[in-house]
Amino acid sequence: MSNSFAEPQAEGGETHQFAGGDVAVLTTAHGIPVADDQNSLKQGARGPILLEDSHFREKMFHFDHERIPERVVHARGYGAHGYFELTESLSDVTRADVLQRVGERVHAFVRFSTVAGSKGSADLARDVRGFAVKLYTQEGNWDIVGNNIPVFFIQDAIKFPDLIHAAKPEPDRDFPQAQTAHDNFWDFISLTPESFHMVMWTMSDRAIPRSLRMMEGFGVHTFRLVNADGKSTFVKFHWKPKQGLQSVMWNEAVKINGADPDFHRRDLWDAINAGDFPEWELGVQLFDDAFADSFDFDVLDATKLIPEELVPVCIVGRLVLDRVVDNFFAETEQVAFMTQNVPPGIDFSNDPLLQGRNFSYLDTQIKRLGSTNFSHLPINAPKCPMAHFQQDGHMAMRNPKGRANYEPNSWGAAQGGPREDPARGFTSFAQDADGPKQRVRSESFADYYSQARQFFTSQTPIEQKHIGDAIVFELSKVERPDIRSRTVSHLLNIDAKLAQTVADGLGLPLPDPAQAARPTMMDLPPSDALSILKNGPDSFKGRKLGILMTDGADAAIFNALVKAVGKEGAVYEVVAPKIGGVTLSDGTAVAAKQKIDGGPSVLFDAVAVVASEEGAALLAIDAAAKDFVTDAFAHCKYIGLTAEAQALFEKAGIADDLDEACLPLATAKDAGAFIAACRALRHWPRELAVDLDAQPA
Ligand code: HDE
Repeated sequence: MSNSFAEPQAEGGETHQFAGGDVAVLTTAHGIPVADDQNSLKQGARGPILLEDSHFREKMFHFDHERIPERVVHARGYGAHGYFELTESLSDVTRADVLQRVGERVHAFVRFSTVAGSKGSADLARDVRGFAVKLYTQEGNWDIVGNNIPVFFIQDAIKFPDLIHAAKPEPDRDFPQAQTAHDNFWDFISLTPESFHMVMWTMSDRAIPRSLRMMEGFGVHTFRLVNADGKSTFVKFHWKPKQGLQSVMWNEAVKINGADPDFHRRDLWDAINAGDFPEWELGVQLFDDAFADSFDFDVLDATKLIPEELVPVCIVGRLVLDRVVDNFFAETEQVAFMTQNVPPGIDFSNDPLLQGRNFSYLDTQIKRLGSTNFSHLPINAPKCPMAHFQQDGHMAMRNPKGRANYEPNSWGAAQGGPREDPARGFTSFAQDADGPKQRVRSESFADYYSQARQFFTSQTPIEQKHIGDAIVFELSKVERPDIRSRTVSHLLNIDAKLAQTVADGLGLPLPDPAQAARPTMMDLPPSDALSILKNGPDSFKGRKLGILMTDGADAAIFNALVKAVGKEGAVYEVVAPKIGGVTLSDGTAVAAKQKIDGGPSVLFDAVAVVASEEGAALLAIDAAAKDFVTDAFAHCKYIGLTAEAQALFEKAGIADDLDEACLPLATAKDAGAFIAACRALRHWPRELAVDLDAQPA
């Protein structure tokens, strides 16, 4: 039976009446067939609507209640289904069923998100990305509710409401939306020095990823793995993208947000539907108490990471996303992640941020989803056997069967319901705890700058430049000079050159360094794992070429480009003056995917201009076509161009500046070399030539 609903909301839920043939009869929510859905019931053709019109009332009532509160953070998100497969058994360190048998798969659902923006905000905001994974294991749901940045702004959950208030739109004016470039955010940050390590990450290109498929994920906190003997091993979780790391440039991000605010979700949707399934490796950093005791920082402090050089990341599994959702609301919006969802064999550390989260996530789901029965929703329901005595409440869809709804009872196996199982059930690691009851921050959390400095020194020069540019950009939107200055006073404790660059960029005298809580800061060795550019791909696979074309474009060159792109595992879109497309030199018609002003070059990883002489002359008078090439050039992209296209570059004013990353497409043979060159993704030396701030004083 065909069904007009994407997925039944619950067992025993909607059923639909069908007319003869394939078309379902429209019904009310109670199944009554509807004869007329165009007109409300009136007393006379021009008379008032009648209260008796129950179809109208039901339809409007339901519509009026469609919205649920958006998430207080991570409101804008996008999810997909897939699977997790174990590639290395962890049976020696954990009894978690999902980490025992190599080759076994469990269903996975992942929701990526931005943090600060509302549900309708644009995808390319400078922000942390949520990376929340739900694994439907045989021992219940395991939620790894992580981010694409391995550290957090604050050390204690009690500061979370303040952090988020400061980052969100300012309360009196309700702007700016989805950005941290405003006074309140930097006021809070500059008064909260523990945040500076994460600030370095959010001011780096990590906060403007090219694709959700091309970013890492981190569990952030130290967790525990516990084996069958009750032995605990500390663990940090990492997701490493097979697609390689990649980000966009800030100027590009700003323009993408206008051209396609759905850039990230569209990219994920398109890739999965095209069969190019994004994949991540699950990595674990395992360490014991001896390491924790000898480490320069506290493993319970979520503002610190453990460099991969100190504790290697061992790859133990793979996560593949191979199915988009059937319905956004039912799945992506209603999915409820909770840090406290861990199966037996996985446990928490005393990280005060994690401990606070374990309270918050249950609480927030009740507010958002409206009922204690949110676990009955298909996306949240475990896919393993489940039995308990919880019952009733709003929207209860699955009450326990049998006579007994309490325990202990003497109704026997058939009617008496489930029983606890000390052998298989979840047991907490028996950690000793003592000490006075007090509100206190451990001394061991006090070094706020050393790892921030390590992050900065681990970056390539171009990445360091981007960090400086980003801080200057953000602080230039801050109105109060004292907040700008206080921020720079912290940067002085991180890197003197960075502080000077930012002060110069703001036109600000260099302040005194901020007083550090622990003045003994360390010069830690750089870690290559912290740089995006050192962890990029060596292929153009999964990337997108934009081909700007006109009528009369060389058919052989176009066909060769299409072939080379396909061979690389990349995709392309034709951009043309009219959406109807172009007629190539051999008379073939090619449909366009984008009209020029709807398909600016920021939507592509590299561009080619394949135009006839007359076509190029026309493009040369079109502002959007000129922007197409000047932006591609300014964003350091690889550009392929036919000789005839030169006229456009001349009119755009960049013909004399074209460099070795602007490759000729003289014959079909050049297409392969051009696509091979695109593997480098960007030609960074060009950036210094197109940025006023990079010019010598
Ligand atoms: Fe969250 N966070 N968070 N968070 N978080 C939420 O839960 C919270 C933190 C993260 O796609 C909320 O269901 C507190 C760190 C992700 O549905 C809420 C603290 C990390 C998502 C909440 C943190 C995260 C959330 C809002 C400080 C990375 C989106 C809606 C102690 C390790 C999950 C919801 C999704 C969502 C609270 C800090 C990641 C309010 C109190 C650190 C990926 O419960």
